[in-house]
Amino acid sequence: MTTEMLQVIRTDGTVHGKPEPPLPEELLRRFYRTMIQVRALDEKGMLLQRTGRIGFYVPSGGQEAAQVGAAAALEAQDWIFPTYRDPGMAIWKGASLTEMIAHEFGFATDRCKGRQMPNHYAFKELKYVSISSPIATQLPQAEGCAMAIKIKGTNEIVLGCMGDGGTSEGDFHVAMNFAGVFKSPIVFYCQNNQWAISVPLKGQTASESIAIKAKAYGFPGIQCDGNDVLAVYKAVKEAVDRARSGGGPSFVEALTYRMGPHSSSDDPKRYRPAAEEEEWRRKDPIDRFRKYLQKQGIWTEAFEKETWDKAREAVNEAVKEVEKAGPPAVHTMFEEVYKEMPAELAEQQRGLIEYLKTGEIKDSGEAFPL
Ligand SMILES: Cc1ncc(C[n+]2csc(CCOP(=O)(O)OP(=O)(O)O)c2C)c(N)n1
Ligand SMILES: [Mg+2]
Repeated sequence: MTTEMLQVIRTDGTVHGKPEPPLPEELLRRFYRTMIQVRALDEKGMLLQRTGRIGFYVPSGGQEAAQVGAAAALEAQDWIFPTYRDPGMAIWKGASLTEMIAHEFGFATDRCKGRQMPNHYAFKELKYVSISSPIATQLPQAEGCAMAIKIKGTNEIVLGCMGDGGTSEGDFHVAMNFAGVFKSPIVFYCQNNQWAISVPLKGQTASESIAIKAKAYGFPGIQCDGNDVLAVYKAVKEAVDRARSGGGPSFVEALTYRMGPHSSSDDPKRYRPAAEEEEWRRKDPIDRFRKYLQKQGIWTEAFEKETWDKAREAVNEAVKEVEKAGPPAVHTMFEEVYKEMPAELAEQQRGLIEYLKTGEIKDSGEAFPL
């Protein structure tokens, strides 16, 4: 158990010794490209919301390293039980931007057909499990999955994600306790961005860190610098290797900061000191990794421009594609609920179709409340 924070890259881009083992340049470039893709998605997501084209958006600016470094430590067969602030994990696993954006719009090509909250992505084939909105409820689910893996004896492991606020929920403690007792192949991963909407970390816990809580459940916990993609990767990779080799659960806390609002419905200026926001803007994980790549001789102006251009183009193309599809037909809301639609539901569906023909239904135009 260590209470010292693991950091590989300092804020000026220099390193504490050599990262072990040395990572291939292509992997480092992929880290950078994916972090920028997440930020480009955020830029567009907030813009779409502010211009009234989507109802709600959850930005994750400042947490790109924490998402990408953790997902990169997993293998394709591993499971992620994510939170709504983990789009970088989906992108790293290979999720299609068009599908992600279709979900933001809740349009016809959205897998959930607009029935899930925005930012609650699900990619079954990637084992990126449908996001649970009530915070920390995904953790007992993740632990159950890890227990099943242990019984079946497969080579998978589980990443159970949460925020700092999630650690105050009973579900967090239930999952941690089961994992310790059953020595399940799970990595609990907390992105401690120091705020749970307007509740600061000190209102959440009196512990010296979140990672230290693992000690009480009988497994290792480590805190890493969540704005340092290499520290996150190293900490999570060690935990993943331990889980896969039968060493049981671990806890990784990534100390980071939510640079933007909690969601498009939030205004952090009403509760967060401007100086704190400024301090963390200077610790931007993308800037830090750029400085590192520069010092390693991997970064060039051309690479920077190409990366941003491609990331923005991919998002813009995806939006165009999604808007072509338009919203799902209203009668589809009755479908895919029962294997065979009950007669009363079929009657309601017919009634709605007839009613819609009168043209009386209006969009209330109200913003999403959360
Ligand atoms: C059980 C439950 N209580 C309250 C909420 C409302 N809520 C949504 S997000 C959130 C804050 C979560 O903070 P944290 O776990 O730190 O994650 P972050 O948003 O910072 O990524 C709250 C209280 C909820 N979704 N579920
Ligand atoms: Mg938080």
